[in-house]
Amino acid sequence: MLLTMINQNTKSAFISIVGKPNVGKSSLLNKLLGEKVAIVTNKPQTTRTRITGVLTKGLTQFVFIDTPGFHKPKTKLSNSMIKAVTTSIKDVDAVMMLVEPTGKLTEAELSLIDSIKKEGNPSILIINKIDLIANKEVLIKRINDISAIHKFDVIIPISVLNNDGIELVFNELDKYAAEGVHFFPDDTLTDQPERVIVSEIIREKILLNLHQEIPHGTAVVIEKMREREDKELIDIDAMIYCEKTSHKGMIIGKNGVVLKRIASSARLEIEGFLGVKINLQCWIKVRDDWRNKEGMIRNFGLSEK
Ligand SMILES: Nc1nc2c(ncn2[C@@H]2O[C@H](COP(=O)(O)OP(=O)(O)OP(=O)(O)O)[C@@H](O)[C@H]2O)c(=O)[nH]1
Ligand SMILES: [Mg+2]
Repeated sequence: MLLTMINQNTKSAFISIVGKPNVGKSSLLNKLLGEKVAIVTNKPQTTRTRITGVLTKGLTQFVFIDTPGFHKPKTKLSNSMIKAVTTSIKDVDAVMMLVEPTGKLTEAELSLIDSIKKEGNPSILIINKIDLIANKEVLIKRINDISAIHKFDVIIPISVLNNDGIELVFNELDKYAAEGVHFFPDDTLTDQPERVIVSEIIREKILLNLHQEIPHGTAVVIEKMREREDKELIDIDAMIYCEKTSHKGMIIGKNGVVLKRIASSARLEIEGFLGVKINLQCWIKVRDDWRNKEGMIRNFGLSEK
């Protein structure tokens, strides 16, 4: 039996997921994996670094690379986010670009299409959020408009929300798998260390509980994560960095109510993820304009090598 396994040919496919902010890239990654490895919010620029998700289906291993939304950079952090996207369209077996079903393509999207064209890798256009359109003609127009700019190898309309079209995506991705060894152990889910996932869950709750500019200027660092010796419990200390003293006040909220809401929803999700009870303590520090300071960006693990 073991011998047969060894004789069988394994395949792998590296697929990057790119597109403007908020189109549903991380939602699609999570859907393809069947597990949440990337945080999802209704705010643009949620994802800040490249996130690898691995799915082994039979003999084929898919390695997905979720990327930050492609936008016009305004800070040094944005520069590094953009670099994460441009690197990810190179050396992959296929690029999946996500777009909204309606609206004008942004300058950033046009430049992304241009880079995909130049790189010459197989390209898949995914039109996500088709649950938002009532009229099919809108979709046909979208397909025609984008096809006039670049001949994607295939165009697949989907709705991650309604689980619509996901099988079509898998069928298509199968075509790009090349014979070769698996790069990760077959039970790998992501390259994200546990601590990073924990900090991202907290950042997701900050983004979901606050509005406007404040959440974009926050970073979360796990300073301690230690199992108790006498009981099944993990103590976690998280430091939330923000850019202004006034932002610190807003994150804490009146009588600490906002921070309490953030911490308790994060705790529930982290407990589900780690499968054990946790004691979560969140602290807040102000770091002026950290998104423009290389050193801080590097310290937070957000710089693109
Ligand atoms: N209506 C609808 N909403 C969706 C769909 N897929 C994702 N969303 C929502 O779109 C928003 C953005 O989703 P994300 O997955 O965070 O988008 P993203 O492209 O990763 O965003 P960035 O990381 O900021 O670039 C969230 O509120 C999702 O729930 C869909 O098929 N239909
Ligand atoms: Mg994302």
